[in-house]
Amino acid sequence: MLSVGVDDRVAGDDSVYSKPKGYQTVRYPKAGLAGTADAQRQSGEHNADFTDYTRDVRLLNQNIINWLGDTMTVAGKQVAGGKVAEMYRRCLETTTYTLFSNKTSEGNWNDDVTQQGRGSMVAALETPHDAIHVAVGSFDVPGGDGVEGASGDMGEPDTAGFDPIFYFHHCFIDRVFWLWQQRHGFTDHLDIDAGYPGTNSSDGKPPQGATPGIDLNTPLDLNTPLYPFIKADGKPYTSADCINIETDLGYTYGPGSLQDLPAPTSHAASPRRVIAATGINRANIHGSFLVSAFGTSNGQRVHLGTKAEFNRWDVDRCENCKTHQEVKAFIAVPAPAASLMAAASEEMLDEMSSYALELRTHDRVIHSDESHPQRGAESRAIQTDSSDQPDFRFEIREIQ
Ligand SMILES: [Cu+2]
Repeated sequence: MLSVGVDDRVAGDDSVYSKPKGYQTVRYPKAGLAGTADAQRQSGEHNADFTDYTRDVRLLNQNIINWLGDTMTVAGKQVAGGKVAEMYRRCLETTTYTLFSNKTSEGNWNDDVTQQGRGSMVAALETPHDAIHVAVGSFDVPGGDGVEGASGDMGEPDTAGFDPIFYFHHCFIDRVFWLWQQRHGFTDHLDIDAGYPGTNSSDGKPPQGATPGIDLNTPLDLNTPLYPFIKADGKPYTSADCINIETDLGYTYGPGSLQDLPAPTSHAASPRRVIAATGINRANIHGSFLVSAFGTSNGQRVHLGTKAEFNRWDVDRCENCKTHQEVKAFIAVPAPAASLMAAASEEMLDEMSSYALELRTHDRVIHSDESHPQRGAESRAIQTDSSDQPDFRFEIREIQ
């Protein structure tokens, strides 16, 4: 509970994240926006349906299970879940620090692999990190029967740190980072592929990617100051100061999940077919959002996968965030997806008559496209239906 009010004073925005004194942390399925009279009214109306604490906790837990799992049960049928547990396993397979460390590098790599039709897709640690933020805060898995319109603190970068669970989540992210370092022999040094997209002070996703106190378009390395964290000698911390958590920082982690995975394989299993969404401009989207792919065959719509973007409310007014705002999403069509469709076979999936992409913010579906791109079809731009909504490209790509 906040002992003082928090005033959202980001220049030019509409104070949507202001919180009154006495505000209590809000998680899915509830709504927490309270910065304007309108937001207060909407949150109040939404929360009137969620007054039973035990039921709310059950809904939250089920939502996180749905996000973590490969499948979830909707009306007695199995459909694709959020696959976040698999994303954690996959990011541990990623072999370079650059690709492991951030979604800009990940997106660039996966774009190349899927355009060339060969190689293995990678996952950055930031990908499951983002998904858990929105799972705790604000979104149910698309295609399920969850709660629409939640806006909990963890789901938005501006307020996530208000929720104590933020620190448990980030400890887990830190632990997975350490597991990755041990697995790949990087406990005492890290290599940055200089010049690769994602390694520049302007490249990262806002707000944390654009590095505080560092000029735009500055290459980042292990000696880049990590403002505002200052050491006892008055100098700023750098990444080089805290690579080895045991010897540099004096702590470690006990046994837990993900540590006994099989050794990394040289060729991680890659999907054959990928739905590629590129050119999504985050500056036109307020707050976190989801990019989801669906397939339709014989009139049945099946959720194939979702990428969560943990996004600022007001990106276009974030001075540091004005470059590299393109979001790319590559959603594999799961090989066993046929089993996710009642009465479907592998052949039917192969002949799936259409794919659709959907972008969802916390209060609306900003685009839903029921188009029919054929495999190998040219990339095509999707015109969205309003000037403040992002146009983007959507295509089906095949990997040999
Ligand atoms: Cu976080």
